[in-house]
Amino acid sequence: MNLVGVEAIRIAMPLVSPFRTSFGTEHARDVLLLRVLARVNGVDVVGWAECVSGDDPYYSSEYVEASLDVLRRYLVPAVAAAAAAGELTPDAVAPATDRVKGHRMSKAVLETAILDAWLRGHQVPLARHLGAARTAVPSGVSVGIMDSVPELLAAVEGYLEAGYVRIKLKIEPGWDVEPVRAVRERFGDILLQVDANTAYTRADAAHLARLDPFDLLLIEQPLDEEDILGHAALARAVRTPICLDESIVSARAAADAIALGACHIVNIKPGRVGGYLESRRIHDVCRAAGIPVWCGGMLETGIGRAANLALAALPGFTLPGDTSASRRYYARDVTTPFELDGGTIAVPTGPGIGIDPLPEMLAELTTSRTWLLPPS
Ligand code: OSB
Ligand code: MG
Repeated sequence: MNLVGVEAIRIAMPLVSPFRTSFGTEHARDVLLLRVLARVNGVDVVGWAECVSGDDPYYSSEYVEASLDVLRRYLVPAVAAAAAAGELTPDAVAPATDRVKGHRMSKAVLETAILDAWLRGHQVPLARHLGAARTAVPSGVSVGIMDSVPELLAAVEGYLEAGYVRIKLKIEPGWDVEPVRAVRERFGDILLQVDANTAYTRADAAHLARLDPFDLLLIEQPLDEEDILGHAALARAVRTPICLDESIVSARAAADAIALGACHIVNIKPGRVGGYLESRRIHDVCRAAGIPVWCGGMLETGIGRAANLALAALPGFTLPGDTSASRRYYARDVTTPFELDGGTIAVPTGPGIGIDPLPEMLAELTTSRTWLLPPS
């Protein structure tokens, strides 16, 4: 594959409702998309991907301005040099950018756009390339922290009526046992789990054990992302299974966390781990160890969502993920919206990620465009 050009496109995406977590409240996303121009066997192709960096470095150290900077200064030049030196393949992107420490979300968006272009050139859907086992994936929803329990119950009721098969509640100290109890009492035997986004400490073990009676599927990332042994200790002190999100930055981190008894379940987010190829390796590590995985979300537009659905179709994804329908996030998505159908969302079947931005919508939402590698 020849790399012809790389363009950064930023789009403004207002959320349908504010999304509050223990690390902040989002009202809108400033989304960075990459558009890669390439030639495969003499045919021009375009690859698309979405960067999941946030506006601020509050969930991870990465944020949009930093992603744009590291892509422009280091990642795109490194891949362009590798492409100039020999045949570029998706597998060559990670080694070419390995010298840059961290910046996994930025590496992920570049690898994914190149993978998308390459797959389109070879007429292969991403789901098939990754090893998908199903054509639709069960859909859960992540529900933010609310001002009151009645407000939360109304939101959960709406999502259950829409058909979501699993509810995840964001929790933090002061918003945990009572909202969980209220949702369990009101809606009975639903699939229910919680996500703390690192809001607790080792000293909170006895408090978190108060969630035990509610039969939660899991508690996600209760402690600091670097506190692997703390999670292992907590796993022995509470009955609710521990799931890691922020801590799992690679297949190696997953293998170590599992070996140390720090998690029973893993949330895989391709941006957090450097891309879909590393995501598949994490899936394989977990599957071999008997650890269920599910696909997390970062409030993606249709571009990121399409690729996540392909990943979530792999056989080890045995729990419903956070891949909700487009309208849960956006009144107007940049692609044809993904819809919930009987509690599931269909996996795209076209080549690559299987979807493109709608040109008029993209033009309306765009706030800036810059060539990171001007077309040659
Ligand atoms: O921790 O899973 C998380 C959104 C942004 C950052 C972190 C997280 C989330 C979500 C939303 O929980 C998942 C989604 O619906 O995309
Ligand atoms: Mg999480």
